Amino acid sequence: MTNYLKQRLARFDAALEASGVDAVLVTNLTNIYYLTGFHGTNATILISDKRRLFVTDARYIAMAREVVQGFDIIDHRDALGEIAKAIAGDGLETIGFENDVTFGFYQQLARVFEGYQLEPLANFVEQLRLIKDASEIATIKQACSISDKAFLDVLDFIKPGKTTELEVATFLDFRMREYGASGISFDTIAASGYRSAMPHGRASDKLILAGESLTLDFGCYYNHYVSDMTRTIHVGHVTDEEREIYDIVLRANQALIEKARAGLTFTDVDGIPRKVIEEAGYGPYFTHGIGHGIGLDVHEEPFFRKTDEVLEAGMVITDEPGIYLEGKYGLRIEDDLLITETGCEILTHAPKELIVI
Ligand SMILES: [Mn+2]
Repeated sequence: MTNYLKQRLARFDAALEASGVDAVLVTNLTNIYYLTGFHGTNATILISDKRRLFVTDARYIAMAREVVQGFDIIDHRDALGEIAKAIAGDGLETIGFENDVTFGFYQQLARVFEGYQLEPLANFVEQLRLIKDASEIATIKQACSISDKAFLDVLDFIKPGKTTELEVATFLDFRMREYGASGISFDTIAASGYRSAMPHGRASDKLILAGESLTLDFGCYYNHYVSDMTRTIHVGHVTDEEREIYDIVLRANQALIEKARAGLTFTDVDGIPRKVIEEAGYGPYFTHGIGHGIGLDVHEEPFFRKTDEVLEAGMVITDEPGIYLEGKYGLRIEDDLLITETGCEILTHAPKELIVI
């Protein structure tokens, strides 16, 4: 087992000890990958202080035997039934389960683990995933560098009046794969002109015209980890107002980069860039939060909802202020930041100065 996996399981055990439940059932496949390195589409694990059980079916058993270490591996389609059998004599009373399961799955749990007290757990493994280790950080950097290169290439691909948003999105997707991505981390956003006022305008068959802005929000998977980046460019020419608004959003993005470091409160993470936009008079047009964590998922903890928590070294977050003028246009600039003790490291390096193609 790699040291990274050992450390994750040790942290899991400590969290289990502190949680008050006797065992935790993990069914979220991303969390299972994090804890075991297994990435099939069917697996269930249970960890108590006595056992680590890993159940998958015949399709994945060879992969499991190759990858999963430190668990008893069980080959069966009825994961819950097999786990119930295995723990029957262990004297467990409470079993924690992840609270994002479906209601149908919960009903099944209640039936199979009748006699146990079932405790829903929020973010049990996600909490462990907050702080990235060196291998995760190196992988996220690779994902970001793939996006950076694809962005530079797309600038030459766009021909005003000839290229559609969908063509641009497809180019980015394909180019990221050519650079080594295993896929895209979410549907690429390519929104031009009036459509850029929609923060998450999906690429359409609209032609990109001279005089318009174009917001590109895209990212990829590299070895299971994601990148998530936004750049807004202008096509043909740019007005004074557009230049001014671009400068405001860029200053907001940079304000967080200058201040972000371990110990900064979640309130300030959102507040510092928001203040720049508010002071410029565009407060009501910055209609979403400043960002989110990234890692194995493109949207993961922290979401900066809790006001009493602080950034910690090893978190990777996005910094994505925007201004959206409905019916007119909008723009956003997004970087991925690694939080350190003394500041932050920018992981996305594509140029941010105003680009007119
Ligand atoms: Mn994002």
